Amino acid sequence: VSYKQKIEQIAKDKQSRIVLALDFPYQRRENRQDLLSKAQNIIDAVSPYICAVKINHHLTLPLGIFDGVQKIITQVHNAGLLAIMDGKVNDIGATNQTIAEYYFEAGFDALIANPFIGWTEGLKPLFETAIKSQPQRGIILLAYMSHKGAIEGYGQTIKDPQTGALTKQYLAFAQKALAFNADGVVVGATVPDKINEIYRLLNEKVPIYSPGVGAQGGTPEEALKAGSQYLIVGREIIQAQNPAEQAFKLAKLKLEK
Ligand code: NUP
Repeated sequence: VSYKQKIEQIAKDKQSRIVLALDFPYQRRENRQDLLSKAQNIIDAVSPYICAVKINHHLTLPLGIFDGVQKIITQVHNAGLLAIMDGKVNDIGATNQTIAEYYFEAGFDALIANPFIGWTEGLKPLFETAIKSQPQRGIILLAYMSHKGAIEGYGQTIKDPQTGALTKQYLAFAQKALAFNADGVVVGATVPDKINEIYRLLNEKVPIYSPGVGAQGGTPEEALKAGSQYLIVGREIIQAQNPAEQAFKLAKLKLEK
């Protein structure tokens, strides 16, 4: 089974399409144990209401992947959830392969990458590493990021190298995600029109993951209505008075659609 199928099944079973972004603000290195405890407590509290946990450099840098982060991944898996590494992999293929091998060895089920690097000697070795891993791992590609400056790169008008036709960079990335059989694309919840354009292009063959809800100004309802299949939510849950209740509320939104 592919990562894409696994997360779909968990989302159905758990009735939640919420991916928790397990991000915490900077803490001094001597407080690393506290950071790990905080992360473990949040997972304990919200695991019934989410389908996956997304980890970013907020935790891999201070905790290390084979020490603290691996403990978190084990906890995530024991709770029946998947673990996504938001590495935004963005280098030459040989380096990407090594990056992926470490993350997959630590137990991550999927890895986020940046399609700006292109296929040959870029994404190809990464996809190959994911597919040949046991169990098979997933690759999720950025298509349009949630921050304002995303327009400068992902929002550019480009000329299709094959047809010569003008198109949008993010539509070209969505097209590539289809062609590469990616396990997902990331499109900001802050740009629901673009979610919808990409949704129509992907036709549910590649699911859309949307970060940017709450703290970044996106609304979960709009993102879901536009076609997001998974909401990536960090601060809106983690900094809530009651993280479990907040995660539950967000999970319920999709069911009411
Ligand atoms: O376009 C993107 N926007 C974004 O916020 C792509 C991402 N991977 N993210 C990440 O999602 C971001 O780095 C953070 O880890 C999470 C959103 O967190 P929050 O705004 O819900 O707290």
